[in-house]
Amino acid sequence: MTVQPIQPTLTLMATTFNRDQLQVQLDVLKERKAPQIALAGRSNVGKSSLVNALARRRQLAKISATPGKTRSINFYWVEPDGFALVDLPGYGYARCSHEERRHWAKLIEYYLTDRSELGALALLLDCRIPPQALDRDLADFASGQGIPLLPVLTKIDKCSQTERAKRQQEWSRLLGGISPLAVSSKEMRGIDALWAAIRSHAAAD
Ligand SMILES: Nc1nc2c(ncn2[C@@H]2O[C@H](COP(=O)(O)OP(=O)(O)O)[C@@H](O)[C@H]2O)c(=O)[nH]1
Ligand SMILES: [Mg+2]
Repeated sequence: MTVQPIQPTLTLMATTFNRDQLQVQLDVLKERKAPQIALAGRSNVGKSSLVNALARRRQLAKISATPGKTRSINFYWVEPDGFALVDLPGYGYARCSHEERRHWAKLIEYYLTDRSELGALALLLDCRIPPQALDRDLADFASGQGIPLLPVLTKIDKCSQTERAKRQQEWSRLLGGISPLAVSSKEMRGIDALWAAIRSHAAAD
């Protein structure tokens, strides 16, 4: 007999655009004593697609034809575990104003600072792109805050085995030996393994 992995359900709790709205949700979660797992990555890394893949729902998170267009911090409630998945805005989108980039960078930084209820930061990394400074900066910042990292290579259907192994090695070296999980939202590969990792980080908190 094989044991089927549980499929958790994701419900959108709130969409927030600024520090005040963010703080309201953080207070709600604090009240519930609920841990959080954050998702972050460069704009277009496949974050919305991954939220949908995790939820096994095609349209929970909007997949952008125009990357970087609508940005927000989205809170999803995970049952039966009882924790929040926090979808941070994509960063590094060149075609938006300096001011706007600064606003979101500041908000991400605020969210990641002194966030003891954060069980892990899932850092999404495109399988086709060699390690970039922005991703490393975020990883360093999170590590400096004592936040466990859960690196995730996305879009592995677009990479050869060789390229994927190379990326995993590069990231593992940069992240002090943590090798990224590999996923494809398009082909639903690695999604159960990612759920298992997310849930164990949430539970360990
Ligand atoms: N081939 C492939 N394409 C993907 C995958 N995940 C996302 N994409 C595509 O990458 C683009 C950006 O995806 P999206 O989820 O909106 O990225 P976000 O900006 O990080 O939220 C879209 O065209 C998606 O269809 C994947 O696993 N495989
Ligand atoms: Mg998106």
